[in-house]
Amino acid sequence: MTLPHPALSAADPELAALVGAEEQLQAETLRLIPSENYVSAAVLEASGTVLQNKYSEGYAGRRYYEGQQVIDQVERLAVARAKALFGVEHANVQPYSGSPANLAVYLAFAEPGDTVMGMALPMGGHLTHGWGVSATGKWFRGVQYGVRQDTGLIDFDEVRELALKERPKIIFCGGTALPRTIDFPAFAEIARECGAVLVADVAHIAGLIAGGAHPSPVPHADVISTTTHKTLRGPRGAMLMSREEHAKALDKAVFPGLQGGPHNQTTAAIAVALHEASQPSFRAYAQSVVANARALAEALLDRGFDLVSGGTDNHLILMDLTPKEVPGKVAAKALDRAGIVVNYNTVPYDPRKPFDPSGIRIGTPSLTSRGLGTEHMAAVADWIDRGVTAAGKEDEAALATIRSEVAELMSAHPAPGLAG
Ligand code: DSN
Repeated sequence: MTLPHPALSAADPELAALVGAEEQLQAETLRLIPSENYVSAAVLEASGTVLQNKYSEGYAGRRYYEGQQVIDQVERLAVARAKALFGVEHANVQPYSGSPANLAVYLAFAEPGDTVMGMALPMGGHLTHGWGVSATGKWFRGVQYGVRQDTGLIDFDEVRELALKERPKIIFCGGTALPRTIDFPAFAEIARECGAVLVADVAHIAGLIAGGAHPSPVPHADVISTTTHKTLRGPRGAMLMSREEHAKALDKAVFPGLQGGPHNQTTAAIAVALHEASQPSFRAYAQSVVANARALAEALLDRGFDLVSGGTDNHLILMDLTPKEVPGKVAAKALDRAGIVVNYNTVPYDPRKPFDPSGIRIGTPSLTSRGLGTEHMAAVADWIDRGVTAAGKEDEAALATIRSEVAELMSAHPAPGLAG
């Protein structure tokens, strides 16, 4: 199902055709990238409005441009909804995305050259948590913790020892490939002991937190950083949240420290997504995301897959394909041909290179948005199993068969935002 785009089709048929093709791809495929989702039609509409046309440097009531009678109300609404949903004293909804949001945290609490601590990228952390190739690892002295090789879990004794030795100004918890519950109280205790600011980067799990399917970092973390487009199911954007004591420092860091005018159309769409996330149906969604991931993990274990940490507590599963003798990238590309969209990913202690790693990362936010439930997870695991086997044998016919089976199931579960 694709949407009508009459003005775009008339003005730029070439681009309109590309948008239509992407809509079709998103409708037909089984999207398992854990950081992706489908926004509602309302979020999609809000992000394509005339709010696009307005410059609003500053904050509501304190702008550098006139004509903010409406925009101020939009931003105040988004801020109020974020505060109510997450139970925080302060929210800034202006960061353009997760990386700028995290960079603003550095600007607020550290000086170039200071020591910062986060989870190493190949262990499941994020580039902006002080990893070497990121500006955050070049401009700050990044020290990195990981997970234990035998359990795939964080060893808090090791984290504490490292933190007390290195005395970082900022400690990040959270990441991009963490299948287990983040122990915010344990991180907060360590941060307190070494005098660091604790930042909970909950980009992946913000929707689960909002829906009560993952513990909240409130009141443990000093700062909460999140994107708005993953499990939270909003537009591509980000938010920073904190207690009132850090409000000024964070606001100043976002603007004028790092950014110019906020993207008002995105702010509006964030407000809509936050409203949706406060509804009982979103609570049910968040619980289903986790139930589906657990069922999928079980079904994959039954089929002999090796899952980092042995399973999942959240929306995400990290698979080490070494025992299947198929590299992650080969598997990911074959699954893509089979209509199953995943990303290849390093696994902890990966002997292979990041661009050709041992694993794939999958998750259930998108398929849950399409109404798939635990009863479908055996079929999903079967397709992954057959797809990985076919990848190893370069069996294109098997991949084509899976693709048509996937398309049939997905056509019975229309994509939110695209259906209608
Ligand atoms: N790109 C995001 C993800 O896929 O997890 C992290 O920034």
